[in-house]
Amino acid sequence: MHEESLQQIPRIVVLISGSGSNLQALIDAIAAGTIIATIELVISNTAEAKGLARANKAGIATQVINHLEFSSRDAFDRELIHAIDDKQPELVVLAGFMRILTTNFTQHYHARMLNIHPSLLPQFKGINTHERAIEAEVEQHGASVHFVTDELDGGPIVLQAIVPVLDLDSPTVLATRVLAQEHVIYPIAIKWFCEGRLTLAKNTVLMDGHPLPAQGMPYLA
Ligand code: NHR
Ligand code: GAR
Repeated sequence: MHEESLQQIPRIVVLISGSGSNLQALIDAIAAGTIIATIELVISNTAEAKGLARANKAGIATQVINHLEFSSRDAFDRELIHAIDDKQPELVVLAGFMRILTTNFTQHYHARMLNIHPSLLPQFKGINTHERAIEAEVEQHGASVHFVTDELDGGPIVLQAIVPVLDLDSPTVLATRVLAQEHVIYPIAIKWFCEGRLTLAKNTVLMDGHPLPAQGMPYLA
């Protein structure tokens, strides 16, 4: 028998804070058979997240861990780790998760946690990226999938989608154009990870064992 056929189906835990459209793209890719994996748990830091209903509808377990109920970031993150590790996931996926994570947390999931950030990193780290891209009058904007490290939005880049900024763009209109591309590239990167093709060695992303360029795999929308 091939070694691969003995391998476990990768388990994923997804962290959300909001609408969960990237979670939905992952649910859909798994349902379609494009990605072979199971989502063991969806965790939100707020009960208001619309993404919780998406998980429920797909029959996926959900848990709310409200950061407001913890006295420190460290206490919140320790509770997150407890809930995540209970599922023994191969991969942790941040999908619109809005809480900055402690060093303790990022080290614990080193090389097995991905994020999608709505900018062409290293430009526009942090929040309100679409507003800042328009304000800066850049011609190109987009989204980046990266491994999560302690450096906020500074972890090694896996894949980027480039979208044009148009003359009459508002942050909302631009965000919608970027989000559509997020739904394309995030499942691709997650698929690579689940197939064992995507790894992190030191601070370099390897694809099939070969280093990727600093901006990851370019993807032109
Ligand atoms: N944590 C670490 N250590 N490293 C990263 O790369 C992380 C991270 C946590 C989240 C997602 C990130 C994004 O894609 C992410 C990457 C939240 C903030 C933020 O400022 C910034 C970046 C990201 C997520 N959060 C505020 C906080 O005090 C709260 C903001 C709010 O609630 O609106 O945690 O953009
Ligand atoms: C996405 O654009 C994602 O890149 C961004 O929030 C949106 C979440 O949408 N993430 C961050 O800003 C993380 N700080 P979703 O909840 O519909 O997937």
